[in-house]
Amino acid sequence: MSALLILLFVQDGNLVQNPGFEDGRKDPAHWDRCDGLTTFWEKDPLRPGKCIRVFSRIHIDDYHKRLEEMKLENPPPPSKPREIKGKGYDTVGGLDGVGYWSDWIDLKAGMRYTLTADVRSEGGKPKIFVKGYSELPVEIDDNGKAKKVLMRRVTFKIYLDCDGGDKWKTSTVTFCPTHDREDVKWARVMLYGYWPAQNYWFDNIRIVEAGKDPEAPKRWAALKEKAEQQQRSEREAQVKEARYCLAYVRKGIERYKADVGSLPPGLRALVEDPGDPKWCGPYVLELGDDPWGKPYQYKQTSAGYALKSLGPDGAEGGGDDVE
Ligand SMILES: [Ca+2]
Repeated sequence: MSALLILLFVQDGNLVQNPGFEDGRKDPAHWDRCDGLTTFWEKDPLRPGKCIRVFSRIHIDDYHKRLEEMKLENPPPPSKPREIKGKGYDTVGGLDGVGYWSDWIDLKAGMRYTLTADVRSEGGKPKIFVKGYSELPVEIDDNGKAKKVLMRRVTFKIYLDCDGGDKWKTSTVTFCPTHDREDVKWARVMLYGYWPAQNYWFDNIRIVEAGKDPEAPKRWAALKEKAEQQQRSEREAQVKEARYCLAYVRKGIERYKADVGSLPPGLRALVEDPGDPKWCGPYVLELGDDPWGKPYQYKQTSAGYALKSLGPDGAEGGGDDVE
């Protein structure tokens, strides 16, 4: 990109790179590759310059086959699509819809943005989605072992209902990606052609800043407080459950002691006969783990016995053990 173009880009304030699909070699720069079956990078016959055409009247099986081919570094040319009869309920337009994605766009917390786009069609009204992403911990399988990694996940979604018809029309929508959560840091635009199964053209995709949302920080604080409160009440319910179980097991221990004449060597002896003729159990029906997935802790002491749960942290002490 030349210095002049960079300057124009900065002044323009558009966060979408290559918004009019004029740059690129084989495919538009900063956008998905076109598959030559449902997505095309073309010269627009109605006005100067290039645009993206999305064609959704392709049989769903042909579309899925093409999706697989497009995972290759050098996809083969598309096969000739089968003929579609009738309205095309069996097409990608009638089922999944065709999505065509932009590159990543950096977002600012608390900022509102305006999306503007030019669209025309053979009558249908396409949509343009903006999906916002947060970096969240995700559990993945690492050679059979669960491992937590940070991945970008969709945490915000909005769409622009575009005007259709045979003339280019501009549609617009303003939104705040961090309306509810502060951590939505990136966005991608998805041009989307679906029903009716036909051609849709897209051009001049713009996302510009539209001023701060002054209410956003207050909403984040309120939602955070709500989440913490929920966590607290969940914790309280778990502690209550642990106390209830401990009382139940204590009763079992007392009954065991009354029958056998001594304390059980371990909690298993409340459930399974240790081979003592005086044993008349089971003294508890089920010996489950505590609400945090750890066994209840039992040991004999000089004063009798101690029974407790290790608490939410699953470790001895820490101020959260439940007795
Ligand atoms: Ca263009």
